[in-house]
This record gives sequence, C-alpha cells and structure tokens, in this order.
Amino acid sequence: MRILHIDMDAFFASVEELRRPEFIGKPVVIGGNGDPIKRGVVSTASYEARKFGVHSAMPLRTAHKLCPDAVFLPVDYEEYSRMSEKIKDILREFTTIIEEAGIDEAFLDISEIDTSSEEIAKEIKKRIKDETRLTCSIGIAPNKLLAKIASDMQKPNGLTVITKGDIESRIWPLPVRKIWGVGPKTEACLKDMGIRTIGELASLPLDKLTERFGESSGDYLYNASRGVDESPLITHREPKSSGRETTFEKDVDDLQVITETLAELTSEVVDDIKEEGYKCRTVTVKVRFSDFETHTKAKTLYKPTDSLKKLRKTAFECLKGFEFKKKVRLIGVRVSKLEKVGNGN
Ligand code: TTP
Ligand code: MG
Repeated sequence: MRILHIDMDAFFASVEELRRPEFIGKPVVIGGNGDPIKRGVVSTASYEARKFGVHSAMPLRTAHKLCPDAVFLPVDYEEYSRMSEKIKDILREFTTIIEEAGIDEAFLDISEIDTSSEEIAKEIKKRIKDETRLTCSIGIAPNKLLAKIASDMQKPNGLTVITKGDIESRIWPLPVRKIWGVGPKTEACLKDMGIRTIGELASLPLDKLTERFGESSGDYLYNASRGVDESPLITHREPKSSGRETTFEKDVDDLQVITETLAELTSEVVDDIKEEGYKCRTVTVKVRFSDFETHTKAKTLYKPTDSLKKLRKTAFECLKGFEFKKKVRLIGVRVSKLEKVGNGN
C-alpha cells in the first residue's frame, strides 16, 4: 500500500490572499464575521500571524491582543468550497481512489501508479500551484495514519515520504498528539502515565493500554504507536443533505428577487438529488442579512419527494417565516433526510 495525504497550507487565509494580494506577507486572521472585537473564534491564521501565537479555535479577541496589526477577515465558506472543489478535481485526475477527508485535505491510494512517490507528489504540487496558485503539504506512507503524520512534518509547502524503516527514527520522537484521534484528554491521561512521545507510547504493554483506555482505544493506540493502521480509504459517503446558496452581488431588499432566486436554487438542488437518485423530506432555507446575521427555517414533509413543485412550495413556506427588516446578503436552500429512490417510496 502507498497512501498519499495532502493538506493545503493555511487554507482559508491563502485563498483570501489570492483575491487580495496586498495582504500577502502580512499577518492574516480569518474568523467569525471578521470583527476581532466581537465574539467568535479564529478559523485559521496565515503563517505570519502564527508567529505571534495566533492559532485556530482561539477567541478572536485573544488573537487581536496578540497581534493587533493583523488583517482580520470574515469566513467566506462558499469561496473556500469552490477552491476546494477545484483542488479535488485536480486530484481525481491522478486516481479515483480518493477519500475527501475535509475541506482542505484528502487521501489518495497511489499504490497502482507506476511512478515514484516523490514524482507523484511533485506533479500534484505543480498542478495545484499552476491552476490555483496555492501551496500544499504532502505526506506519503504505507497507510493513512502515517501519511497524515507525514504531511504535517514539514509544513508549509512540505513533501515527506515515510517508510516502515523510518518509524523508530522519525515517528517515535513526535508527541503523542500527532496520532490521529489523540486529543487533549488522551494526551493528558498519557502525560499522567509519564508518556509524552509516540516512542514512549510504544513501550507500554497492550494490557496497560486497554486497562486505561478500554479495549478498542487501547488496541488503536498500541497499533498506532507502531505505525500500524489498516483502515481503508472511504471513497464514497452517502450524502446526508444537498444544498445550494448564493451571495448577491449587492445586498437585496426586493422580496421578488429573493423569491425568484430561491426558486432557481431549489430547482438546482432538485436536479442534483434526482441525478443522484434521492428523494428528500426536509427543506431548510437560510438567509444571511447584510450584517451577517444568519437565520434558517426548516419544514419536514410527511413523505419523501423529489417533486420540484412540492419542494418549491415548501421552500416558499419556509421563506414566509423570515422577517425582512434588513437587506439580504445571501440566500440558500438545503434538502435533507435523503432516501434512495426505490427503497419502497
Ligand atoms: P487545517 O488544515 O487544520 O489548517 P490550515 O490549512 O489553515 O493550516 P495548515 O497549513 O496548518 O494546514 O484546516 C483547514 C481549514 O479548516 C482552515 O484553513 C480553516 C478551517 N478550520 C476551522 O475553521 N477551524 C479550526 O479549528 C481548524 C483547525 C480549521
Ligand atoms: Mg491545511
């Protein structure tokens, strides 16, 4: 097995820098609605901002104290999703055996590709750089666990290949937190047992681990510390929902325009689910106002349907539940409680 893990560098911040090159080289912090005085947490920070100690999940206010001169920007999820799709499209040209692990990361099974690991990684990096101007970090290893650790080892713009023979020298010195699934709680427990590194974890007997963490987690830690992981790539996920949304060029207060846009988005969503062979029961309409305040209204039907007429009517009923005192920045519709057509419906 040869698994490649790719993770984009400072993803949200880098996408913002693409459209606003004047921010390149400056500390950039993305989070909430972009106002560091308001409540909200940091989604990500550029590497320049990280030098000041700013990191993901930190309150924006703390980030502002650490780095008052940083550029603070709101989260524009649609833009990042668009870029994410573009990157995933490039990756799918290398192999169809791909697990989309998150908005800025993926696993590729490159076992069957007849080129060296470094060459494949360099080619992927080049294609992404040429077509998006973004950089990424890539790890290649015999399994998902090690590939993910590897991609993180030389960020940003890294390329790290780990073989079974490297485990003692390159994986064992790393802190236990580098193992996927080891969060602050497990880390604290292990610290109490005098364990800080992956190598120290590997020195513990299995029964000690299962006693402390239970059968399955104990097993997992025992194997992970030895670089053993046989988890397969999850190449297809059953969709839980399907949605479309749009941000208006200029904020809108004309209810007619809002309604027409909702009708159009609903018909796109219905096309999407029909193409995949699904019916749905729940319709959720989302409205974001000019001040970024965002509300949703949902309705659930008695029976699953893929009828445009019924779903559009339901979306309009949801729309009636909103109060339009402010201008509208964005409107979206999402259908959920999906069921495959032909399951007795
Ligand atoms: P990450 O890959 O964890 O971070 P990153 O790409 O910003 O930086 P790195 O170079 O270290 O990979 O997450 C990808 C994106 O997901 C990130 O740009 C913003 C978002 N995100 C959040 O919104 N909240 C979070 O707590 C984290 C960790 C990420
Ligand atoms: Mg990333």
